[in-house]
Amino acid sequence: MRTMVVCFSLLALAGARAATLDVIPQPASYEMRPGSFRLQGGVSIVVPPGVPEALQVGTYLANAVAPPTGFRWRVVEGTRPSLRRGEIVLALSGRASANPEGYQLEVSERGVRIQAASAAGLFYGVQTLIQLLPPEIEAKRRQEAGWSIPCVRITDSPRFAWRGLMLDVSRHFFPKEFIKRYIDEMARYKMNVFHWHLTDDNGWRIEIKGLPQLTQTGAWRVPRLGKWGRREPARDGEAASEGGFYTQEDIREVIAYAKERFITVLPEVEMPGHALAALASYPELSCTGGPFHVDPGTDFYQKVDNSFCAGNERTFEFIDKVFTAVAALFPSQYVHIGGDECFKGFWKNCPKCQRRMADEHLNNAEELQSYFVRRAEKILESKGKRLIGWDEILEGGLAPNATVMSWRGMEGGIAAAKMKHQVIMSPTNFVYLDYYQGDPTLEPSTFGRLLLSTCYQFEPVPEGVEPQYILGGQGNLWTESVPNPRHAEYMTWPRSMALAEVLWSPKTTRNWDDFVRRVGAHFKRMDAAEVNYARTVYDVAMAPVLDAAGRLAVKMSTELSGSDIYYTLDGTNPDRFLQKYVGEPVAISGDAYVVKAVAYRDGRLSGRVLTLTVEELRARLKNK
Ligand code: TNX
Repeated sequence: MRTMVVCFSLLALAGARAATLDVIPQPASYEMRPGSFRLQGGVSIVVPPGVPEALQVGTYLANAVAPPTGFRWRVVEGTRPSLRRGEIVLALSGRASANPEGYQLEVSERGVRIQAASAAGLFYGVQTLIQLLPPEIEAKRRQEAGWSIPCVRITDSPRFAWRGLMLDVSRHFFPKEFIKRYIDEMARYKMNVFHWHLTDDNGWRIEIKGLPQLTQTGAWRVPRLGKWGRREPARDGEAASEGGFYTQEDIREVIAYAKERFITVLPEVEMPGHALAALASYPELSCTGGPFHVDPGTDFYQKVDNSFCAGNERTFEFIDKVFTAVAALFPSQYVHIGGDECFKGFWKNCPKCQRRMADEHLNNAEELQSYFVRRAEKILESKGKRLIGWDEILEGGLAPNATVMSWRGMEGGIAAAKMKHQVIMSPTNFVYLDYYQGDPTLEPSTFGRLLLSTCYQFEPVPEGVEPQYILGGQGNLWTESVPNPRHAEYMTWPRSMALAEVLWSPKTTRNWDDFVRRVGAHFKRMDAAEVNYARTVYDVAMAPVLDAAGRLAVKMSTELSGSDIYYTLDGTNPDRFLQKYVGEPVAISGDAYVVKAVAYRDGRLSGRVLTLTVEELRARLKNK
């Protein structure tokens, strides 16, 4: 009798797994079939003969399954017009997809076939295949699990060619090993551009031979733990002990690692602003001459000179040297020059800058910035690269071939697309991964606000814009408030799952409820992979409002539908045996001083208790 029950529940489990597909990003189309394919040792992965990239994809798959399963699969070259029992076949075929990154995946009881027009497509098919396996497949050590894959037929291809994530390694330095791990995590979600923000006011992170001060001085700052923007400046004689940089060898290693995962590494070298680390290294490239310190997170902006002098020819000689090295290192066809938030105050009082403006007939500081960016573009083009800049590069006139990354909303991107320039959409209000993803009282200190559900509503092609100019979109993880790798992961996931789906899946398949269900399944995968992530989506949110009588009341909500909220006004911790929130704002009665609330799903506690004092609620109402 007992065995029967076990059998039944196993069947039910298998059935449940087969009924839904927990893949992120959602494939363009799929069809579930009855049955499953059971993995075992001794399987052959068959790859097309004579295609090193395809062989590499096969090896990637064999290496991915080996640690948790203990299976040592062979990767063999060959073609298989029909599947042999137990094989996993990767095949190249121009007919598989019109999109070079597209693929077809067929799992039958006999085996698996992935077909694609290019190795990139095979790689994405492999990523989907891995996601069809149980979460334990992500573990680094041997696991006991039923290694079976539900039978399915998937036809898939990305909506956008640019599916990016940016990591700022200047505000905080992240070691090479973490960069590789981050690239691995991106690859799981079929993202394909890693934008590496290598320089800023708070650290220069790339070795440039012939400019040794950049890494001897520019990569290091005094250690601080206080809130970013309020930290104490460097004291006289204090050792600059915090920081780090990547050697050229490190960078080559990261690029090669990313390439095996079909990820392009886009380097960013900031100019004309956000350049304090460079100026601390070579103060003669500033308007005022310094001396400067690499900033440890003070409120120096507009008080200390952090823009290259636009009137000094040595600035452009410096840029030429840096771009020569960058162009030689990075295979990416683009180089990002930053261009954002350039403070021009020091240019106004600089004789060299004034001279330049007169000589070049420039009418204002914006045109001087535009002059700077145009010269940067010429230097880059002379080295075979194309320029990308943040949307400020539109000010004072766009450089002739520039691609615009639109961050201050979508407006810059819309303007650039109308001028027939290429655009990557990266607006703060949908993709800023450094922003709060839950109530600030429950989260580590940062700024802004970006919920998972908001991220999921991102639409990179605004109305009235020709889609052909929108290359895609990108999430940005600025790291002023992200001091370590674990927190970088926490800020990145699950919001980048939303982003990955927005950028890959057809617009028509977008479905929030189904997405968050899949996110729940992926949390188990992340647990197995020991990747950190935020569960804020399971928390409750409070918003102060005024009721009809003009008294303070609190609206409560959760991002997920189908949650129940319980609250107290008496200072005790709420649970499901206390007041249930019924949808109407709760009036703050009498001398209540604190509101506490918590969410449940399916009768079980789902998130953390949110505690807001009435004083805090009143303050929030005022600031609304
Ligand atoms: C603006 S986005 C910046 C960054 C900051 C970020 C903080 C952009 C191009 N510039 O320098 O880190 O805001 O959210």
